[in-house]
Amino acid sequence: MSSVAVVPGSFDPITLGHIDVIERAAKLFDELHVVVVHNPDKHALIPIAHRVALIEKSLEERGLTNGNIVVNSWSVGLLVDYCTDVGASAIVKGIRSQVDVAYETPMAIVNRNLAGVETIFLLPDPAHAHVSSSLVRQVSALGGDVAPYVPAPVAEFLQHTTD
Ligand code: COD
Repeated sequence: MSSVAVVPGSFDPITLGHIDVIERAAKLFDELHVVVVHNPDKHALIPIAHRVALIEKSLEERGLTNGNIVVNSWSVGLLVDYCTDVGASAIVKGIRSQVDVAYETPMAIVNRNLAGVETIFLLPDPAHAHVSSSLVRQVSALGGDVAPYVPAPVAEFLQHTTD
């Protein structure tokens, strides 16, 4: 039986921190779904379909598209419903700090209770541990250089949106 996992996120936009987690998770599972999920707690900058396209371009740029990674979006119900649909037994999340642990722990327990889906936490590469999508959005909005924090297609996209 093949192992399937889901890496969910707002990815608004995808950052090098996300890419690091995706790249390492893809080595642990036969199939990895990177899924853009609408987070009602956050005001989004980039439309979901465009976030999906930026993830695809960013993975392609890194030579990660010919393997076991599927990019998708999900906005019609529980994340575990998506997991059940694709036969995923695990959700993979990146943990940067105690704040992430506090935010993610209740969701992990509820997702296990709802559908028996386990959550696996990966520690970040220290080089990207300080990076977040909100930081990228802020630097970009104020005219700063986001190239150190995001894949090239995202830097290019943000450059055009702030021109
Ligand atoms: N290094 C490592 N990991 C990172 C980094 C970094 N630099 N930056 C972000 N991450 C991790 C985050 O900790 C998170 O695990 C993941 O990457 C995605 O981050 P974001 O910011 O893109 O996405 P979030 O935090 O807004 O997550 C939104 C979700 C919608 C995925 C989340 O809220 C969720 O799982 N919702 C489930 C909805 C549901 O079914 N609810 C009911 C049961 S709980």
